[in-house]
Amino acid sequence: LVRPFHEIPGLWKNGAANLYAFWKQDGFKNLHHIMIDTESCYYDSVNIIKPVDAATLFRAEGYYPKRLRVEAWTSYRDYRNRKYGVLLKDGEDWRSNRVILNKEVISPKMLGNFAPLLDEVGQDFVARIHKKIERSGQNKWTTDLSQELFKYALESVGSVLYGERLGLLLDYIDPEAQHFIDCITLMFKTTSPMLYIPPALLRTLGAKVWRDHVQAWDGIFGQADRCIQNIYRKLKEPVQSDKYPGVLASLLMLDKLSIEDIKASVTELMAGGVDTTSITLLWTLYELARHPALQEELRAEVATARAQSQGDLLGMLKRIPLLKGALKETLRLHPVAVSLQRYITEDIAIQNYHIPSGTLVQLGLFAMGRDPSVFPRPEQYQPSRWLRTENNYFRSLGFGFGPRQCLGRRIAETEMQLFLIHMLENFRVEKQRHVEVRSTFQLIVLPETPIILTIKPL
Ligand code: HEM
Ligand code: 2DC
Repeated sequence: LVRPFHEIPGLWKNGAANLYAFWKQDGFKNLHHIMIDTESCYYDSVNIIKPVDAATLFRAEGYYPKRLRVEAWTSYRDYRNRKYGVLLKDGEDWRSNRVILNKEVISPKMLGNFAPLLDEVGQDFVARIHKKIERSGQNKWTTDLSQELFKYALESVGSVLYGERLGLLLDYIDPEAQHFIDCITLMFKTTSPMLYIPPALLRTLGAKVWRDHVQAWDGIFGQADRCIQNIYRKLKEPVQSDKYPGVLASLLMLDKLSIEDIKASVTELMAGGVDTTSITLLWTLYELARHPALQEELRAEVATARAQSQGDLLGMLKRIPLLKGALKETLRLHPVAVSLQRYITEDIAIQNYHIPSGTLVQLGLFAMGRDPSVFPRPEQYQPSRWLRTENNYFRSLGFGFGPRQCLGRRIAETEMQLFLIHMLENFRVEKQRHVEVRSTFQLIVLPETPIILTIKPL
């Protein structure tokens, strides 16, 4: 017997009272914790956390999967008269752009082009850390690595998008590139309050959060425009080599998307490629510092993979299952996205309740990752749990699922794998005191306090 929609338990029927209760819990920064405690949510949505329900949800996502619209991001583009990229498009416009972008950005065929570029960035990163250690005069470096990781991430995604280096790992860095990084952080931070207070209203009121948000996106688009113009100019020069020219040049030469569409999506890729991978790497280093035995196990896996692959980069990436498990484990405990969402396009039954087509259904990723009925001993960081692939059904969802999943997934995975390979081959990562670092929500899930690590050469 399937029970009707209006019988679903939760607080969702009373919007205003909810928002008040939410605010009292400091919900703007605690969304990920509140989602564990309550089964319902603060939008008109149904919340789920079980893998079987996730399977039902994604079966009903339709041909044009649509997630919750981040009003702040679309408002900025409307305000400045800029096109939406693949992140914000919907319907056929999304689909036709995404199909073309898939071939250039997420197709496994591109890994052969991306991996050597990303490997070079990884090598430069460890060289930079070695230098920092030398300069410290103590044969170690104790620091909050987040700024270094932002640079690594931007350098990585930049080299893939533009086929050339931005130079963020050099001693002197372009202040504009640093500004870009700061703008992304500000952009995410100013987005979260606007999930609950309509940006149109804040704009009319001239609120600071809206003005900061506009300034942040202006900085992001300004820098991306400069990078794009630079490549566009070079493409007009006759000299061409057979070297892989990067995603942007490939898209321009392919000539299947309008230049405005290309610009919009390349800007989103550049902006989406910084905080996501860097924070995930920071959490991973934090976990490795807390688990020294595991760190040695991973180092051994990498050494064997390096020896067996004999210089074949892609071959090496196929021989590091535990390291890949570590990245999945990091995204389980510290997902970038608190939730995945879809507007379902057909009626479904979840937990025996009828849910009509058109409803927004949210899968609480943060909550699912910490649910003991889904992951036994969820508090333990155990990369080996991912090696038994038979019980991974709808559990590894950090990058989303299906045709609307993360477009940057292959870049992110390769970039993070190569980073960890080079770090493990060069350094031991340690932690001073044993303090549990909590998460905070600034649109993406971030460490609440700085993570201080000590890096020592092997
Ligand atoms: C979308 C996670 C890195 C670009 C998404 C989504 C998630 C996600 C959960 C929504 C997927 C869905 O609704 O099913 C992550 C994580 C990352 C990461 C965990 C790294 C650890 C990146 C990088 C880029 C990127 C490096 C750019 C190079 C995008 C874009 C979308 C997206 C453009 C929108 C795709 C669309 O709507 O068609 N990401 N991401 N992400 N991500 Fe990522
Ligand atoms: C935030 O309730 C919480 O990958 C909201 O690289 C629902 C929601 C909707 C869309 C999600 C967002 C959350 C978190 C950040 C995500 C975003 C879709 C893409 C974006 C997951 C869960 C992200 C970080 C992209 C960002 C690219 C952008 C900077 C151009």
